[in-house]
Order: sequence, then C-alpha cells, then structure tokens
Amino acid sequence: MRSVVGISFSQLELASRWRAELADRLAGCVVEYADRLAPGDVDVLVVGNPPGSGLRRYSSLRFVQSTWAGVDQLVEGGPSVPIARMVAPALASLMAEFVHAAVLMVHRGFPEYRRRQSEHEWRPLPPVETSRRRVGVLGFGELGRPCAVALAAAGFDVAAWARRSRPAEVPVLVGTDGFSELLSRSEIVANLLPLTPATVGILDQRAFARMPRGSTLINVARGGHVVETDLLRALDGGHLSDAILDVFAEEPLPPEHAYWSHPRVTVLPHVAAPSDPEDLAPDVAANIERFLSGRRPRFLVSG
Ligand code: OXD
Repeated sequence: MRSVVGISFSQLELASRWRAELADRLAGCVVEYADRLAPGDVDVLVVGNPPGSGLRRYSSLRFVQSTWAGVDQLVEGGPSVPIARMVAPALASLMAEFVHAAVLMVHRGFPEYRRRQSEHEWRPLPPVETSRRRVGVLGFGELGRPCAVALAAAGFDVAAWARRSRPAEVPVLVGTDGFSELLSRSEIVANLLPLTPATVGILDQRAFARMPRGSTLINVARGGHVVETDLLRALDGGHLSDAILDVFAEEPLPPEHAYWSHPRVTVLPHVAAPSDPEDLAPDVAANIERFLSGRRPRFLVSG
C-alpha cells in the first residue's frame, strides 16, 4: 500500500507549494492536503509549528516532519511519534544574512537616524569601528553558530552563549555566569535560543539590566523568550536603545499591541529565515523517505 503524506499549513498558498514540490519527489506516496484525507489514513504529516494537540486526531500517524527550525508548539502536547525539525544549510544562511543585516543596521545607527528623521534633525552619530562593536549571540546551534561566525567574519567582536562549552570559532560562554557575562559585554544581543521550559522568559528585567545602557536586542527566536512588559520598560526608561523583533508571543502581532507604534521597536512579520518549499523540499522528501524505508530520520526532536 502507498504511504499517505498529509500537508497541513494554515496558509493555502504555502500548502499548495509544499504539496506540489513533495508530490514530485515522493512519487511512491499519496501526497495530499491533510484536510482532504481521513485522519486515520495519514502516515506522515508535513507541518510548520502548529500546536501539537491538534495532531492527535491522526490516529495512524507514524512520523511528523516540520518545515520550521523551531518546533516548540508542535512538541507541546503533540503525538507520541518521531518529530523532525528543519535543519538545512539554506535556512542557516538566510538566518545568518538576516542577523548580519540587523546588526549592521544597528551598528550604523539606522534606527536612531529614523527617529532623527522624524524630527527633521540633521545630526551624525560618531562612528564606531566594527572591531570595537561587541555583539552577543544567544544560542550556538544550527542557526546561532552560523550567525556568530558570519558576524565574526565581518569583523565584529563576537561571543556566544550556549548550554555546553565547546571548541568554536568565537568564545562560547556557558552557565548562569556566562549568560550574565555575555549580556554585560554586548552592545547588541541577538537571540537564537530554542524555546524550552528553561528559556521561557529568559529575557526579562534582570537580563535587560545587565545589558549596557544604550544597547539593542534583536530577537529572531521566539516571542516567549521575552517578558514584554520588561522590554517595554527598559526601552521607555532609556536603558535599552532599540529592539528589532521578528517573533512575538502572539503572531500575527495583534493590531493594538504597543510594539507597533513604539519609536524604539522595529516589528518584522517573522521573516528572518522563511522555509521556502522550492529550496527545502529535497531535504524534507529525503527525510520522509528515510523514515519510510525504515531508517532513522535526521534531526529528530522526539521519538
Ligand atoms: C522558525 C522558522 O522556527 O521560521 O521560526 O523556521
């Protein structure tokens, strides 16, 4: 019998692109939108990062392949089958490019010039040499590491924070003391941590107080890392200069949210490293084929 691969994304156009790309590559399988299939017929699901509890109705499900790098919602109450996240060089280079661009913007004062522009104010900032700009990267995994390496290659003074120490291209600090040290040394902090019970709310008032006055937070990981009221207080009080935010506790960001009109917040609609079906379908199809042929899929987070 042919294995059944269900495609489930809330965005119709995205679902249709994944379906087309995967149908081409998984010729031996039925590849169909999950909501057109009887839940009990689905062997494999391809999803982003939906709440895991919604997948429990697929009673014959054997494997879930996410197209997202972070699967925090998916694993929370998700089905007890192997779940793989997306790890691919294409995703890592998009993320490194985005974080590099955001750091450069901050380093060269774009957010401040935007505010000066709104006051019609012609006033240059003093230049800071790249090698004197201290950047901290929270997380040194599949995405954090390429970001830290790209920033170091561009000449920034980079350190990272990770769970375990390891030989690396940049200094990697660890533990609670390492976390404090990384924050205190960094004028720009880029967050690439996974969202886990240990990292929920890690960017709170105490963390912001450790960052040097006038520093900037770039968050491309998850909104749940940030205590929003603490961030707004740190920005309003002038301790933090700016926040460049690509991820939020609630997405899309609700229209009434204070971030939208805050002069020190840049809001981006979760675009740092989008998973493009044309680029990533070969990796997704290969992992599904591994599973279907009885081999262990790559990049499992559970099962
Ligand atoms: C994510 C992604 O995990 O976009 O945020 O892949």
